[in-house]
Amino acid sequence: MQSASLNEARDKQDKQDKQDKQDKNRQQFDVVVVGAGFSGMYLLHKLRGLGFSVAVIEAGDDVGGTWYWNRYPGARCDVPSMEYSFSFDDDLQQDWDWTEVMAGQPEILKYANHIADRYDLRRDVRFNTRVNSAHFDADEQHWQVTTDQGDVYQSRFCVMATGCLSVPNTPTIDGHDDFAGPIYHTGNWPHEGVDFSTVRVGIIGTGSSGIQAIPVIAEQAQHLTVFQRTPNYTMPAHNRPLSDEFLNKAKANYEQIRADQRASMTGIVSYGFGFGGADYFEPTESLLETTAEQRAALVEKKGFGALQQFADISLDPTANELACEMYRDQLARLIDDPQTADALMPKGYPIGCKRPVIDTNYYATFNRDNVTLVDLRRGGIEKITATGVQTAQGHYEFDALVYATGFDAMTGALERIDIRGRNGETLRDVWAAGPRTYLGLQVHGFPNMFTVTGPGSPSVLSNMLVSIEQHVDWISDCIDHMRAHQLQVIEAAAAAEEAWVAHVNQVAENTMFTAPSCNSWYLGANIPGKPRIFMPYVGGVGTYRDKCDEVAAAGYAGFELSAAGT
Ligand code: NA7
Repeated sequence: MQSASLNEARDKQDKQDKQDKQDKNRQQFDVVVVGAGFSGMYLLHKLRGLGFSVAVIEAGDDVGGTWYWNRYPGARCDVPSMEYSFSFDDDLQQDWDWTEVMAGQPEILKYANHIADRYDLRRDVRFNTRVNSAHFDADEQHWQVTTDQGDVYQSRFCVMATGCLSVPNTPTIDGHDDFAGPIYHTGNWPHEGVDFSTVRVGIIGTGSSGIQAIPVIAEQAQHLTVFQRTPNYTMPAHNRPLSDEFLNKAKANYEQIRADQRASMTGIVSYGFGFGGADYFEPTESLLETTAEQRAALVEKKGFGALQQFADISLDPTANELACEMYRDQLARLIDDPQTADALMPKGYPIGCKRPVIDTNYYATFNRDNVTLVDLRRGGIEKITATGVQTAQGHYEFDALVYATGFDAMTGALERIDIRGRNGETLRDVWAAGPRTYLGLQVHGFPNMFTVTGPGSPSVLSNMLVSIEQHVDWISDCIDHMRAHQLQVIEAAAAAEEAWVAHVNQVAENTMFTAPSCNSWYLGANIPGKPRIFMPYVGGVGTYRDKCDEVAAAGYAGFELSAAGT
């Protein structure tokens, strides 16, 4: 009895200590932002400029988000660097000089650091801190955010700037813990880098990350074994340094380029890369109108570049299949060993249904003596052993293992936080059958919480920097509008959310993205048990921006707004 009451007293004391610590660490802000990638940084800058108090919470020890974590060899952006950059400050875009057509990870991270320095952002970022929970207190009408450092933040608004590709996916494979050597994931690469020069490497995965890393690792390692489950369509990046002349011309035209990006389908206009000297890259021709001889001649002359000029590849399944055949014809020319060539050939799903990949020397890598391709369609992985991977085709030995197996995309980071809305329901439960949002900006039942580039917005189908700017501007304007009108709570109405979800699904229907043969992370198909839902909005960046602007101009139509004390 005595020890029971002692325990009770101790528990009570522990609870009190915890409460005291939380009270001591409780901090109040207008807005809490989760994540200090490009979204979180611009939010901080913008909201601070409007006079709001803002705290940003970031798991890493510095800014950069996806570009902070993805430091694998060969990591590079697939959007032209002049366009994958912020436009909100003309001095910034005039001062910054990109060195390559498509920037590598180190240069993008340098840019992120420049943003943090230039706008003195770090002083409001709590680094090395992970958000555990975010609960909406319906009585107080504020968010309470707790972290793994024991802090408690209270804020009127909570903005999830948690990124779309920020939770690495490591598949559950038997024997993972038995492997005797080091294990790496492309999405969480050691900051000090990895020297593979004296070892044999095995890599699982041939998506963008694998395709970028494989040529670089192959050059360094003693031997590289590539485990490929699905061959991908990948186009040569033709990356090269940017000339001063190009930089100056693009900078002189920046105002127009930015306006055109915002009105475009993807937020990318590929300035300077148009056909016949045109400013913008705009495919206009029809592949369906070509003859077999013409297609063969085009491949002969232009290689993979033969596919670029045709607009109907992304619209018409027959044109798409013709393009796939041209693609395979070109691939066969590049690979010395016919069996390897056959293994590398994507078949049975359309070009463009998965995120397009661009590469540097990917196919040439498979002609190297120190590279082995294991086509898992001929016999899958059975287990990982102490010395390698056992497949149904045999055992492959190596000293270091790299997972290039992607991410729990778009919803992963949000569902890992214990987010609870007005009635205590968790976001995880509300999204059990797939994400539901109004405009990709808010979720019904979760007032005053916004998501940047969330599911239901163009997001990962677009140039992320363009979409981030649009969302941050919209969210900041909304919060500013609420302050100006003494409003405290904004929440997506159930009916508006319902209609938007239906619209998002409807525009994705009958596109190559949702073809039954397509298994992409856009659909959640890479994560066992994840509902198969096409998550981003395929209607285009320009159309989507207009819709968001219309909603705001109509007094935030589809949102319910209420004043203090109501
Ligand atoms: P992706 O594109 O999701 O690619 C992951 C790769 O890993 C892909 O080839 C997968 O094959 C493969 N994978 C995943 N699980 C397994 C298992 N269990 N066994 C074998 N192979 C597996 O991720 P990335 O990091 O490359 O790129 C993500 C995005 O980052 C990219 O689209 C750009 O937007 C930037 P699968 O195709 O599923 O058969």
